[in-house]
Amino acid sequence: SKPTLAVVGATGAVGTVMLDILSNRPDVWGEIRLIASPRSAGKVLRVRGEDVVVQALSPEAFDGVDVAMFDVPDEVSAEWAPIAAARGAVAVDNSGAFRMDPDVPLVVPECNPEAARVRPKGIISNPNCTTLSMMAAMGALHREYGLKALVVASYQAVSGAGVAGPERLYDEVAALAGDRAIGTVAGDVRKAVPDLADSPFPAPIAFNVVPWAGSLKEDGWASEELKVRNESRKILGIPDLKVSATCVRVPVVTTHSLAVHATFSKPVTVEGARAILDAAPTVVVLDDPAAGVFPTPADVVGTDPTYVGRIRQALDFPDTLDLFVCGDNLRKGAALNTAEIAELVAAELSA
Ligand code: 11C
Repeated sequence: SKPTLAVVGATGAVGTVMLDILSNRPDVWGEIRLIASPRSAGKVLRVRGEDVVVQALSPEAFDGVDVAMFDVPDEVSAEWAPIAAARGAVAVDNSGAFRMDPDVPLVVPECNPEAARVRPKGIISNPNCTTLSMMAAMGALHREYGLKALVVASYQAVSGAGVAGPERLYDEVAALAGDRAIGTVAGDVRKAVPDLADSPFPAPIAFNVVPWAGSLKEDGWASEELKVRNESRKILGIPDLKVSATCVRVPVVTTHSLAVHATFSKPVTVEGARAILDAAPTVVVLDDPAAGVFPTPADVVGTDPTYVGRIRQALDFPDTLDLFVCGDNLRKGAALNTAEIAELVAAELSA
């Protein structure tokens, strides 16, 4: 019989996209059980064209579950993924709680699918959406050219901060709309938006860019920037990969973008890189600037591939490419990759 899947955090930003993805992918699941905080229990959500009543998170909710996906905050995963695993489920966790645990694989199916089979804790981690948005492309280039260093600037969508992100952006845009002088005097946007104490972002996000994502870590680094470094190393299996990231929030609802400066251990050419990326099944190259063709978040949101454009050979850095990547942070960046990992496990359990 087909395995039973539980979706924990079914009502959140990623959970909502997950239900859409599960409704449209080849159906490998028997029962799909929806689980959320007691506050959301009793809600009715649609998945695969059927109404499903959300159950409250409890140890018993995992009875009979083969795979449990977690799309919840770190502290909820830290407590509950081990409980699901102890009850016999394989937990596929989209939080940051276990990603750097040496006994938990961190999986991108295009890069390291085999890692999903070795899970001593019964837990598999899904990467951070910023890292994940470039992994299919960088993994393909790494296999050919051997990646040595990554310098990355991100342009992150507000939905990366959960449902509160888009709500805040829409509220700020509504407060500013119609003022055709807004954004012309220092501090005018800050004064005109609703109280920043209620925002998930530390500065106005409408008509602005905010060089901050996550929490403050040592020496001025943002947690998101360290995740890009640590997770890229683990996924690609390059412990000494040199990585430097600057993470920036932009007024885009959904789809993260990254400007990537990648140095390889072999000579690279734009034509060679393009051929490799064209051959990668989940990567789409949009790269004809003369015709105005390059990836933008507004043009690719809601779709599954990793989009790459602006592929250039760095003029002053040997063996180095500059490129621009876009990926839907809620789909490949979160729910889709989690679903793909869960499907790897389902195939293994059914074999
Ligand atoms: C953001 N990438 O865009 C973050 C959200 O480690 O899973 C996801 C945080 C994480 O704000």
